[in-house]
Parts: sequence; structure tokens; C-alpha cells
Amino acid sequence: MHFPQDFPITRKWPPAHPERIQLYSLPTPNGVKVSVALEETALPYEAHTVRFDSNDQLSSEFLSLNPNNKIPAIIDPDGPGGQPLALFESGAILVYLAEKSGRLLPQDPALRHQTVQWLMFQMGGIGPMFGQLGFFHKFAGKEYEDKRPLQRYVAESRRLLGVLDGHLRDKAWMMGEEYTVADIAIFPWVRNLIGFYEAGDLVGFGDFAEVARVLDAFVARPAVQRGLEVPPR
Ligand SMILES: N[C@@H](CCC(=O)N[C@@H](CS)C(=O)NCC(=O)O)C(=O)O
Repeated sequence: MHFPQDFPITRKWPPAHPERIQLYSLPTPNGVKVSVALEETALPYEAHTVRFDSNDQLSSEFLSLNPNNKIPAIIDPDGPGGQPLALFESGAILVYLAEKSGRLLPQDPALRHQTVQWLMFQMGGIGPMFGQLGFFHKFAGKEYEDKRPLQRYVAESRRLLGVLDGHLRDKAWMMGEEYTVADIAIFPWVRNLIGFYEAGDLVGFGDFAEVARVLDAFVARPAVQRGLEVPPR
């Protein structure tokens, strides 16, 4: 494959800098994981806005890169072996960027696996559960008379916050002193839960002081501040 001519997505979002990593995203909790990681690693990239209000994620050009119609997705024109690499799924992209840059994943093999473990904890637990809570609390699901789905996702989100809180008790970050892709995956979702979803009181966020402490440290990082605004809406 040759970049950009063999990638149909570039017809809708032409690259101005085809030598850079191309990011197709929006500043949602999954989207900002990748823009934050790109800012943290200082890998050169170009961001393209995938607008949900015009269903850009359902366009044939976007589907050619991610048949699952979800942001974020990337193309690295200089992937393994110098060949272009297209990737979707934020967890896979985070691991790729960490390996490419040599940052955000511990060198020690055991610590590396444990970092991936917490990354999977976010991908399989925090993301889907907080996302469902958002649907039943703030979006279309809040009109449903039956409150049992909302109660289920509130209880599950509280349980997950408790797991995080216990783990963080004696640590600066998820992996101790080292800031990793696990933090970049988890904290945009915690921020979104109490911010955009307005679910702080609902989940009793005041009970999770360790999570709140690390969230503040995460949001204070200059690279996070920049990544949270990418791409512009
Ligand atoms: N597991 C996926 C989830 C991605 C995802 O859910 N993205 C949402 C935004 S946060 C999206 O693109 N939604 C558009 C749609 O469903 O049409 C990942 O982590 O990349």
C-alpha cells in the first residue's frame, strides 16, 4: 500500500503533511486518548475532525479505514518496515504509539504486561460501563421509565471506581511512579463521567479521593491540556 493514494479516507480528509501520522478523531474520551498520547510522545501528527453531526463516521471513506464506524483511527505513513500502517481501536493505537516512541510503556516485561492489563481494564470495563451510564443518565435512555438499567450501570461504575481507588492508594499513577498508557486510557473517562456526563453525585464521586487526586494530576499535564482540544470541534 502506498500512502496517501491507496487510502480512500484521504479523499475526504486530504493530508497537508503526508509524512506525519494522520489522526481521524473528535475530542471524546476515546478520541483524546490518542491525541494525548501523541502530544506526550511528541510524534509529529496531523489531526482531522470526524464530525458526528454530519455522520462522517458512516461515510464510505471513513469506513474504508474503520469498518466499525468509530473514532479514533490513525494511519502512520511510516509504520513497521517503513510501510504505511492503518489502525483503529484506541487501546491498540496507544500500544502502537508507545512502542514506536519507546515511551509510556515500562521497559520491564512484567510491568509492561501489567500496564496492558490496566489498559484492558479500561477498554473492557470503564469505557463500556461509564458509556452506558452516560446513555441512561444524560442521553436518550434517561426518558426510559424502567430505571433498572441506569441503576445497574451506576452500581457497576461505582464498583469500578472503587477498584481504581484501592489500587491508587499508594501510587502517583496506575503503574506507580511511571506515567503510562494505562493513565491515558483511564483518566479521560473519569473526567468525562463527572464532567460531560454530570454523574459525579450519582456515583458518589466524593468517596473516591485517590481517583480524584490522580485525575487532577492528569489534567494538569501540559500535553493532556493540549490533547484534550484535538482535533478542534
Ligand atoms: N472501542 C473503541 C470505541 C470507540 C468509540 O466508541 N468511539 C465513539 C466516540 S467516543 C464513536 O466513534 N462513536 C460514533 C458512533 O458510534 O457512531 C475504541 O476504544 O476505539
